[in-house]
Amino acid sequence: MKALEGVKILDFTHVQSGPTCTQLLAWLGADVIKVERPGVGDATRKQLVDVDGADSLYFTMLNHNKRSLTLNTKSEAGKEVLERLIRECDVMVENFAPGALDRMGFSWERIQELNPRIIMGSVKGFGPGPYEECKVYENVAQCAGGSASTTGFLDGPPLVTGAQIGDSGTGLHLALGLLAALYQREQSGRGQRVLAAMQDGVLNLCRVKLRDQQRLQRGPLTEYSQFGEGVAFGEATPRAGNDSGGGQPGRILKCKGWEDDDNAYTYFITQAAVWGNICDVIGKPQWKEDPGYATPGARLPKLNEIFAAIEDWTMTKTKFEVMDICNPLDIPVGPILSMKELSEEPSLRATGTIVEVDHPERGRYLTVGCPVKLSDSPVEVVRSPLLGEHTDEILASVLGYSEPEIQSIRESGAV
Ligand code: CAO
Repeated sequence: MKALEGVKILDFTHVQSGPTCTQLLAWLGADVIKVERPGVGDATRKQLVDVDGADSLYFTMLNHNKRSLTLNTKSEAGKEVLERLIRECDVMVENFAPGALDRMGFSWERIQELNPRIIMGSVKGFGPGPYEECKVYENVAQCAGGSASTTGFLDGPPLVTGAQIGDSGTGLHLALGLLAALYQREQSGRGQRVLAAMQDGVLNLCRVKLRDQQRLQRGPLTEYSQFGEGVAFGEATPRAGNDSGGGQPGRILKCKGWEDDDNAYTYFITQAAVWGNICDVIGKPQWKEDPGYATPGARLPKLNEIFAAIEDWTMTKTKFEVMDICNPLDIPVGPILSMKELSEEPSLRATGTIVEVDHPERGRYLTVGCPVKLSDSPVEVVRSPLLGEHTDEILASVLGYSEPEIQSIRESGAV
């Protein structure tokens, strides 16, 4: 048995944000029925194609464990099928451009009329307000949600991050809202609407930067490198390079081999509680008692000097040797791992965080498995569906259409 066994999800999502959400719900055991335009499908099927004629990794890696139904929801016969799906499903998820569902004839009011118990989840770029009508993609959300203005180095432009916090991050937020709504429905008997705006999701993930915005009004942010460098603060939370976001100063430092390997670096945190261990490891035992270095406050204006000394040491070790030496001493460090290293890491394969999946069109490929592990609801990652692979099966087994009825729907061109 799976955690969400018996929950039927009408998946109207495309690209990344919505599919992230429904893939997670599928991994938790829900029956996810992905509705796609006949002959076209989710646009990502044919984006960044690496194997001719096969669904792209962009699509396959976001749509595991789902079933695909093709349906033209703008045709009369298609609308009829959609109505039956809405009546049948527990949750409907969409991330169309604002207003697209209304234009299709399926307003929230109409959906509730068809099924008062249905929960409808939406991803939009912005919540209600001046930008609610905008179409939004990942990097726009990172910029509008406060991530870009606080990422990068002080003397450089704003930067977007590699982590897809706008799309996948918002998908995760939405999944949480949908599960809460399912739980509330147990008591209320009613569905509800769940909105996850990408700007809100990114801002939620950037909350420590809003924390710093308010601290800035009371004085300089002493744990930021620019404080020790004597660079004045402006009015807004600045970009802080690789400074750690918490109260314990940290930086990315070069390790042995950095000249030839772009990822021969480690993150190193000067955790106050293990300052003595750090001093011993880097060969500066005198800093343990020296009042100029012994306390976190005394160290703040000297972070450049301190990290330069630590880096003199890390450059004599590989990033893995740094980890092996520092971990037993409780000094928090982390190697900068490349995607190549992660994809080859045996422990991630063993836990199912990285899995190999077989696909009829493209053969074997790697993907990221479910990042949360439930002891009573294990996840088996199943390949993404081909376009319309389950159309007949869903029309018959979920909606109860007979063979001749399915034939007539086919002839109408609706599927
Ligand atoms: N049958 C018939 N029509 C269908 C259909 C189906 N099965 N599925 C979709 N369509 C139609 C929609 O109804 C819409 O028609 P109208 O424009 O006439 O209303 C049309 O296809 C296009 O949908 P869209 O506007 O959502 O798609 P787009 O490619 O123009 O925009 C995106 C994509 C992502 C910018 C937009 O959907 C959006 O802003 N979504 C919300 C925010 C979001 O999720 N962004 C992240 C995406 S991942 O980076």
